[in-house]
Amino acid sequence: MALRKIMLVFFLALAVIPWLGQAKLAKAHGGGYPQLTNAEAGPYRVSVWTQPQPLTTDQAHFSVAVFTPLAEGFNTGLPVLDADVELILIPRNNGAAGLVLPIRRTNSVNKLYYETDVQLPTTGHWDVEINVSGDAGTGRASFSIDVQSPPIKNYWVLWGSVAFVAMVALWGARSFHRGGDLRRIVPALAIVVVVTAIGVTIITRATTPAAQAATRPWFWFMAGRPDLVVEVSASQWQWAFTYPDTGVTTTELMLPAGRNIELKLTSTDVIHSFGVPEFQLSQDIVPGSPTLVRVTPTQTGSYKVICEAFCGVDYQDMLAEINVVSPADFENWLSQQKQND
Ligand SMILES: [Cu+2]
Repeated sequence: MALRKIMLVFFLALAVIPWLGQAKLAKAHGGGYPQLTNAEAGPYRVSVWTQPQPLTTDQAHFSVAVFTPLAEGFNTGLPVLDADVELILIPRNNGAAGLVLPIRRTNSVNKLYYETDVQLPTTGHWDVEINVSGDAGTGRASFSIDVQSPPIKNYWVLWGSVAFVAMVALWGARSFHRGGDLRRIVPALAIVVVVTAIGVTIITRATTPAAQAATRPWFWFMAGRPDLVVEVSASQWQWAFTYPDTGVTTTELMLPAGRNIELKLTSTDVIHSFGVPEFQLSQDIVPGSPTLVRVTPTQTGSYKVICEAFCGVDYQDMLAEINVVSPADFENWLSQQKQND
């Protein structure tokens, strides 16, 4: 009987986990599928990204970047951060109502974007207009989107969990009618649900340094103890790499081949994204929220770090060299760097 109660509590806890995971996934920000890149909008230039791809009736996120036309001495325009931006959505199929939404920069995680989430009521083609007005005047850019029904896989975990909880509740109610002791079941259930919810919340939303430190042993438990830790610091518009064991800081990332390497990614200002196409690695870096990633480079050679987030005017120049060398060469290089300091 005790075993059945424990099983009940365990499965109920399992049902809570995907639900919390779902809540985390819903929080989109910046970037996504490019709809417009440097498109003319009167006196402005706009770039627009949407997320996810394809857009669905339950999830549509719009990110708009507004620039001035090409600025002297820069490869792009300068960000326009004080404009009024309006999103107008017109469905092509008959009968459905259009939407007009102001987009604010304060909605944005990265403060350079104007962003909003939209609930689109119908599937099909929609025409999208972006109206920008500000000190330089008003401008308009447009494109079209194809909206689909949400894929069923987004829901099965959720509905599966709901069905499971319902089943467990029915089973619990039946065993209570047969004389199960509710005074023992309910506190046990409550404790497990609360502990699970707290644990999952910490693991999935570790955003403060203290929470990051608390989840680090868990991360190491899952990924193994690293052979080498490198601190990667992103700032507008450069990368810095620190080897904490020696205090060496460089502008190129030197890595030993075949080693389990932990990269601790931090940002000093806005959101950046650590991208190494050859490593199939792309990780957003949110200020104040260090993020750990693991790499084990297997091939020696030269690669490039790029910033995959629009993090300001020079984001495309935010590059760094990666050199993967043999462990012996790496040790030599590191001691050389230490002597140079
Ligand atoms: Cu960046």
